[in-house]
Amino acid sequence: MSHPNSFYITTPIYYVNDVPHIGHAYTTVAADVLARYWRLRGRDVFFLTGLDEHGQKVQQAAAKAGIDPQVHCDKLAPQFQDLWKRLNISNNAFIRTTDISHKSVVQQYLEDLFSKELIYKDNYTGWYCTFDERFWTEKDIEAGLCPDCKRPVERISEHNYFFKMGQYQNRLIEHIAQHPNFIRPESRRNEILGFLTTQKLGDLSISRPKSRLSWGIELPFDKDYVTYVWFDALVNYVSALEYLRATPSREQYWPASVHLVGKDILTTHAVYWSTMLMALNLPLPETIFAHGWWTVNGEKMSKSRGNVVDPNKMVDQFGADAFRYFLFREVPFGQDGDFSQSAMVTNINSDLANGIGNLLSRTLTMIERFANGTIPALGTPALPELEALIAATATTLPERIDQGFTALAFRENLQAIWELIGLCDEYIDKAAPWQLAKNPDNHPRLNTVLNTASKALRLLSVLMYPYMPQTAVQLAQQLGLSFDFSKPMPQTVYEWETPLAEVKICKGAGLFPRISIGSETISVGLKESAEVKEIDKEDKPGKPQGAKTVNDATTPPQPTTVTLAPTTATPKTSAPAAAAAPAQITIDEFMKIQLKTAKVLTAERVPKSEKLLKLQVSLGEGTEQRQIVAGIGKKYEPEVLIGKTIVIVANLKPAKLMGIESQGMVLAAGDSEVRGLITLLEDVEPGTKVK
Ligand code: ME8
Repeated sequence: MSHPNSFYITTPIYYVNDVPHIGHAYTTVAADVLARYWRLRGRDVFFLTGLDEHGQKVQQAAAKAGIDPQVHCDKLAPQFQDLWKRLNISNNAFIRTTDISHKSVVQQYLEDLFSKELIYKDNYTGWYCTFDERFWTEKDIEAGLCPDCKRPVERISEHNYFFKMGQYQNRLIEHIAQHPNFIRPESRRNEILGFLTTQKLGDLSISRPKSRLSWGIELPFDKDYVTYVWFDALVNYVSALEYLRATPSREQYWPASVHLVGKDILTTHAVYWSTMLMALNLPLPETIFAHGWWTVNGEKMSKSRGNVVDPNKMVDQFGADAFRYFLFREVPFGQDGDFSQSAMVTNINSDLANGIGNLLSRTLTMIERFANGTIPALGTPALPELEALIAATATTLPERIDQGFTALAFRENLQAIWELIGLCDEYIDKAAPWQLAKNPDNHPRLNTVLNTASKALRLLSVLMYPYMPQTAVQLAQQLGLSFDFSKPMPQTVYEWETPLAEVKICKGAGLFPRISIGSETISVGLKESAEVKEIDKEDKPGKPQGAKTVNDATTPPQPTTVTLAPTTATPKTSAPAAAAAPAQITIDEFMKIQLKTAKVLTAERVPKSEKLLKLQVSLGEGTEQRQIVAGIGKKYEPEVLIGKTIVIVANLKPAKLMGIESQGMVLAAGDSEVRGLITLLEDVEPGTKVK
């Protein structure tokens, strides 16, 4: 039995047949949220993720790239590891099934089962698709064709080794029946039970002849065969404990607390892995949780559809924490979800920028203004009823969150946390500290408001940490608290009654930029502090009680406007008036504009024009070159532009300017006068999409 205080969490090990996508990020971030939560609560966590490097898919991907499979794996592995770093994944170990030690554990287990006669050799006859290199059963095939690629299948017979899986059927049914938490969510448990109680469980072919597939772990008892990739892969959950820690730690961590998997691979875990463990005399994991599937704008995600969501781009655009938040706020864990960029922008603006970001910023601004930058001690009640409600909510919140994490209720936990944020906003709006500040008699009440909001933020930072670790750290720092999130958090931090006073705050940048996309402006403006405006307005008549004043449609931030350089075929519509509120467009409309990076190859002045420069730009090696006429000649000498990477609108209808064709438009900041060209901090290849 594992140690009662330990928590062993795993993700599937992903195939290295392609780069990671949002689905891989989803499971891995989910595991990270749990790992961070239980570490903070003092449990001894072991968090494992890694890569499944053998088998047909990987062999095919390597063959397609024309390289050796191991070289292919070594090339792709860093793409996963780098992404996990960018997403702040705190895994304790990273397993690759081509690790020598893993291979040797797999071979030991095979040897063990073979010697106990739990593995036997037999003839297998089935319908084989040469193109897909796989067998199908009679009921799979459709009119003699492969159900996958629609090519004719052949009836072939071959020898293989089989694991006596079928003999464990009743034991497995019993185990599932007696352990309600073994397969979750419940609907998935019922699916597996339904299948096990109505169909006969066959034996499992655990080998592949090398003549068909050579990329795998050789069977220790027959060198003409390699191990079936699933037998090899599932063993990772135990083999990692043998060699990826300084001292082997099977006793400490096995059985795993939670195997997180997508619903696509529940059967292999619930049935293959469970019966393998029974045969190996090892205890079964406590929970196998199968989460749902992400689609993109309502469609299945696939390379051929070109809609695969790249988590790296999400981090570039929105930051790791906002992306992590979105994954769990949007969809209940266990159900399918649909990804869309517009939903993400809405989420970030409403919950992060206007929610937690605004609460922190307005609280700190008031502490700076009304309390000399130091959190004051509790004074006299300002709004006793709301204060009691906040206290009651905050007192029970840690326990609710604890239960939520035990149940893997990621979304419900976020909702519970955001209830407290909502209450605090309402409290500040109603207490109107900027009015209390005007009369010294009201200062004890003012202090209570500032103190209560600060205490709520203290609790919010530790509760939010598993989901948004960077944000939590920043929040605590700005509140002036020296939390060490790398260690278990003292229980007192979770307790509402723990006093907080005389702490010097350290207000910094806003936590989340509000993202707004207007028809003619693309602006990413930092949120402003609510009370800067509220204090200035004070109790101006007409302001509705409790209304949110920040960054809603009526008080948009005023970031620098990014305009399309006024050079183009349609100058009338492309020079926006900065002051006029631009009409809103949908993300889909915005997406019609194709922005790309381009390298300036040559630049020269257009004769008789002060303003116009004629540029030849490249959109990538071996691809097209374009001529663009841009109105940036007052600002730039042509020579300085050569070699620079700029951003252009690539799908603009060509137009003639002073008789010269312009095939696109250059992006620059400024209104009627160009003030700066849009360039890139990094050395990005020309032709890269800009979003
Ligand atoms: O199956 N939505 O690897 P894999 C949500 N190597 N999650 C998704 C997803 C989507 N659209 N697409 C993928 C394998 N996932 C085996 C596992 S384990 C011993 C061996 C996630 O690269 C989800 O966790 O195909 C799914 O189970 C996993 O990626 C499959 O990754």
